[in-house]
Amino acid sequence: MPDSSWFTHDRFGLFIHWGIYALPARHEWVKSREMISDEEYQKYFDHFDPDLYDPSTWAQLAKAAGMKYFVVTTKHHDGFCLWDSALTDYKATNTPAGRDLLKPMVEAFRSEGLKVGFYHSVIDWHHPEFPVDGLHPMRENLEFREKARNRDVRKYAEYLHGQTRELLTQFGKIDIIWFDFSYSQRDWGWSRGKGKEDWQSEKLMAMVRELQPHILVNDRLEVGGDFKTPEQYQPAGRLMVDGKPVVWEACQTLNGSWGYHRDNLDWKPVDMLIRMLVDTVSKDGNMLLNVGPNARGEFEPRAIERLKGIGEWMRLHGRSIYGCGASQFTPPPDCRYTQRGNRLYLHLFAWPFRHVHLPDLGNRVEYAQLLNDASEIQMRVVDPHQQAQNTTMGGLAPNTLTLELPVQKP
Ligand code: FUL
Repeated sequence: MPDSSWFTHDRFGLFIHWGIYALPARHEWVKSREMISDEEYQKYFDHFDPDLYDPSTWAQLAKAAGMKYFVVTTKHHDGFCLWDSALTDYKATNTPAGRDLLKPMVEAFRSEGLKVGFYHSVIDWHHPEFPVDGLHPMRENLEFREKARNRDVRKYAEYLHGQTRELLTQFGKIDIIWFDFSYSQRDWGWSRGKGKEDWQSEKLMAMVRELQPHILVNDRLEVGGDFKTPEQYQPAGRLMVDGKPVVWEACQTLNGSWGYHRDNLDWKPVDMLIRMLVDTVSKDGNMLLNVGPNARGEFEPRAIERLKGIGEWMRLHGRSIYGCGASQFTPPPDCRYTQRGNRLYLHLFAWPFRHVHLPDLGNRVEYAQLLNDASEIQMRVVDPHQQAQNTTMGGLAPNTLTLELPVQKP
């Protein structure tokens, strides 16, 4: 098993979904959702010209947000490749962009000190040997389906393995590979795929392990992996498999779409995103937060504003995130604990005007302070005898620690 200690320490990463679907700007699944043929979709390839692309700006924004690694879509389900793959013509090099867009991104993030992750889609709606299943853009075109009957998925698997080999041999040390997705239930229509048999997941996994033994692999090949990937939801607690806690990473969008989505107004506010991060770490997980850059190669203002807001919070409170995980103690309602060694961080999701009572912590806490300004928080433990006689203290369990918070939320 590769060492995942850097990953569970770092806790916070940037997901980037970037491809020619940024041009239609209405979700990265647009080709399948709107059942667009290759011929119609070609206009996005022909007009992909990210003239403002400057990955060092992206890397700086991620770093300032407190993110420690990034994962980018080398190829999404539409099959378009960001790098100069020798195995296809369907790549950035042949668009008006005219160059490999992945290499400079990897270099820019590395030079800001972030670790590098590659998302790679197992699904490929462009490849001539990829099965036309119930999610394929051409699923309702009977003529197309008829012609596609003799597709040889083994040839597609060869392509998938070959491209993975390129990604893991041409870009130096890669820290994460994030496959998406092989589940056989991906096809709930009329032609259920065979999932891992089709992609030869075991062989693929063995090759990945051989090429980059330290790399962390996600769980979407159906053959295990190093971490679980709950998508767009916060698990109820620590994720367990067979009664044992496992490494996990929640991937989350800013607005419900992974690819750039111009008209989506469903943006999560900064405070919600911070709560999601805290909630994740309090359950021993990582959060991979997504930005979908636009087709000129920029993060849009709504995304930048959110990254900056998170960054301001992280500057002051990052200590309660990095190296932290779940606590053995149970927090009061509307609160979360994150813990690193004997440091316990209390996160208040609502301001309690002005006492907060912490069960089980009486006499266990040496000193308490706010993180943002290091000011002392006064505290007291109520004597259970006194408590019994004093009705104003009623309802507190023995061994409760009471903190005196500032009147106003800092
Ligand atoms: C899903 C994909 O289908 C989405 O488009 C996105 O990439 C998400 C992270 O994984 O399964």
